[in-house]
Amino acid sequence: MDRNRTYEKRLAGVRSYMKEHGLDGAMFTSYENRRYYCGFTGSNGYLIITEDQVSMVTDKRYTTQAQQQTTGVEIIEHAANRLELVAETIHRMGITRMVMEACMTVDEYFPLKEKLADVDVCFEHEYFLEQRMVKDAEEIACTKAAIAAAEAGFDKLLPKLQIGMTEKDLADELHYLVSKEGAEAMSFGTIVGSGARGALAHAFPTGKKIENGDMVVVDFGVMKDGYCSDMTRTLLFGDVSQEHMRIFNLVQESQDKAIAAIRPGVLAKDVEDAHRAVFLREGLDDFALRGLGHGIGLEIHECPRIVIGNETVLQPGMIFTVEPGLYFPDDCGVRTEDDVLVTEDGVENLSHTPHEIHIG
Ligand SMILES: [Mn+2]
Repeated sequence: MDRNRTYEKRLAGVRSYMKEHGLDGAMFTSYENRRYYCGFTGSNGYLIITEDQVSMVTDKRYTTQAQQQTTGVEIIEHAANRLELVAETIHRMGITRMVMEACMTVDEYFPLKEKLADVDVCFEHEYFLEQRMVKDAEEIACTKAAIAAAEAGFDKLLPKLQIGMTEKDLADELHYLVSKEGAEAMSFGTIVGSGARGALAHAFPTGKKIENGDMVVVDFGVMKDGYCSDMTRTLLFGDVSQEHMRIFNLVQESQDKAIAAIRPGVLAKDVEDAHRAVFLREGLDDFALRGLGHGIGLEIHECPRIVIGNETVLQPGMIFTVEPGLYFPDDCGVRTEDDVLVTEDGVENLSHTPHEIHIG
């Protein structure tokens, strides 16, 4: 599909929301939704949509870029008069009842609302997240490219790993290698937790040396064309104890059970339940987190959320993580994470890196 048709189709989703709620305007102010609805990748912009018009107020840094990246969008340049110009544009477009993306800070919203005394404003968040939940072919291709860059870098990292290196050394080397493979940026702060630090679900890499027998949780992702990858492997350094290997294998079994449960029509909560059944059977559920995964896309955490009780029906085109983990405070942590795509008749695992990796 050509890019203009892609954006037209996405804007049609916004307009159907407007129609359904009796509104004549919508405004997006997050990086992700600006990019999703018009292709603009700058860090500042107020994207304003009516039934037949699209305008964006941005600043001088981005005027040329916005004109190059968008089609059919009126670009308006603000200086110090940012909120005045946003309000003026909303008035000029004839908007009287509008939805705003629920992400504006209060110190921006209240001064703006004063200038929009005659405009009814409501907020929405979930509906627009759900619009981004099913990915089109181009989004799937971008996600696969991000995963490919991440995995190629990770693959080159493995031969460089050794007992005695620090968590930070590992992370630094990984960042360099994935960048060389085409990553634009990391999609979140890399997590490296070795040994007992592995029990901190979001351990940041420190100067701690990796020791013989450590399990090391490495959780990282990259961005490519704006789309995020997300992957976790628990690396096995040296002589890992039998008890720790038992935990490692249970987490892997849990992931296998979850992935086997994924196909269109299944509920998100059923996939969660499939993974948790393994931990419940072993009496270890208290050591697991309360969710299994999350959608990925322009943001690292999107819909669908694969969490307890979520009745979202899985559909072809959804991409999400499957990342069971067990965390034992002051002892160890294990997590494994793949990115999967729901297909017409089942699931495709987009991650190809082996799960059991021994170092040294
Ligand atoms: Mn994740």
